[in-house]
Amino acid sequence: DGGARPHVMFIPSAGMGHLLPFFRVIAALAGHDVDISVVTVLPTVSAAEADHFSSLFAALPRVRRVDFHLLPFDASEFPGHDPFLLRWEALRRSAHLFRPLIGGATPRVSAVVSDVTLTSHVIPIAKELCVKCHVLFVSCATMLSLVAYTPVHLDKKVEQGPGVGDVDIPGVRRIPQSYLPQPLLDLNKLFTKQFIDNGREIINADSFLVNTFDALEPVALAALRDGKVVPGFPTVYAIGPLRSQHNSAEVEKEEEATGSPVAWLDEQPARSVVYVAFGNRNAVSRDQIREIAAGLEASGCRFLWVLKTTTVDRDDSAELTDVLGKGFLERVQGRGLVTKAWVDQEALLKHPSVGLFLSHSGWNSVTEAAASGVPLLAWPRGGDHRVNATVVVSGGVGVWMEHWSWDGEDWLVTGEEIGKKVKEVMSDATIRASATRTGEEAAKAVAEGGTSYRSMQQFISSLKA
Ligand code: BUP
Repeated sequence: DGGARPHVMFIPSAGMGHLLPFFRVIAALAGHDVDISVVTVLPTVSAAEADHFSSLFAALPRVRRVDFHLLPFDASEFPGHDPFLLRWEALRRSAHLFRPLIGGATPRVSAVVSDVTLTSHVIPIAKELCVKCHVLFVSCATMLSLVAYTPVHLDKKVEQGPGVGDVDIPGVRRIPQSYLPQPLLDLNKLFTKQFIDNGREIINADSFLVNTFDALEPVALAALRDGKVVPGFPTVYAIGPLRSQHNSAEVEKEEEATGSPVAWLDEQPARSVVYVAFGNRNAVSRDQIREIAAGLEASGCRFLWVLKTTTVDRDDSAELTDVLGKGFLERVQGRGLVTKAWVDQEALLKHPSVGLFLSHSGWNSVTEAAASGVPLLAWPRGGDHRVNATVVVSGGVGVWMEHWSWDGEDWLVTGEEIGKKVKEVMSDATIRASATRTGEEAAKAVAEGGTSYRSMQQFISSLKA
């Protein structure tokens, strides 16, 4: 096949935190001499995913959409599970159908880029078909080291607790059990099974693309690359922070016209606004919402708050006034903007008026904060968030409120505490200077000749080899 035009088939998973980095890599690759197909599962779980698939195919007409039809899946087997996790499981149970999809495509597929949630199924299929299998890992390199090392850790584990326990990742760091994705405290959980199966298989991938950069996670990247985490680990390309390739002038014009958050930010003084958002699939309880509202009001700061009351956007029909309490919006009028709409977070974080990001520390949010040099106040929720928060601290992106927890546990973070901390971090010159430095490192990494730029070039060359 040497010299033939490569055909890369992308197999993303579900949730905007998984789709956006895929779309960013696809857009970056589309400018090169590569055929691209994207496996698309319709209907998507959320409206945001459907909108973004449409925009991708409209913006890049040469990228092929490959429809994938899931087999019937009985979700009642897993009561109370998040619909996104259920979609991952549905995809896994239909995964044998990837074989004809990959094997039968024309032109012949030369490489697959899979989401990590599907690797235990996709890697063996790709091997069998003699197709390269790369993994686009949508969390941090530290998390990748945890995924890779956890099966080894479990095989070695002497004391048999109910869950994974503290994980001491060689060459990286010790991850206490309390930082782990919480389902890992129970070895019988669906998530845990997926996590361990995928972790055992990833050593067989051809390479990893990770949305991070060398200066942000030097220790974890070195340990993975030197085989300290797992001997013989595949090549790791740190290609972040990933960015959208859209025409920002066009977006701005559109947004200005509709009196959007961007237009509002334009009216605010430099570095004066706290941007508040907890990702695309984290419903915040009504009680905690009231405390956040009280905290933002008490902080005296300006704020822009993207509010989600449900896990899936399609279900969110709550009225802002009901959720926030009578009089709140009137009291903060002019200095606070609350929206339930999808915003272009990446663009908002780059706006000069934004001075702080109060975030759940989802990995995409962390990289977007790092790229914009805006300090992040991490209030991790579940999943990989606490592991990400360790990188927020070690990478100089911001601070982590380690004792702040979320609903489901039996207490709320009070408005008083939120207000105090927001005010304090907003006026902390040391934290701001550190975030600015990280922003400069991020810019250097993706600029021509930078570490992430070169990694991306190497990956593209490997596709053509
Ligand atoms: Br909400 C929202 N606009 O309105 P994370 C999110 N985003 O651009 P995740 C918007 O979605 P978990 C909105 O910029 C980021 O790229 C945001 O990914 C974008 O968290 C992405 O930050 C969200 O990794 O939650 O995946 O939503 O980590 O719990 O899966």
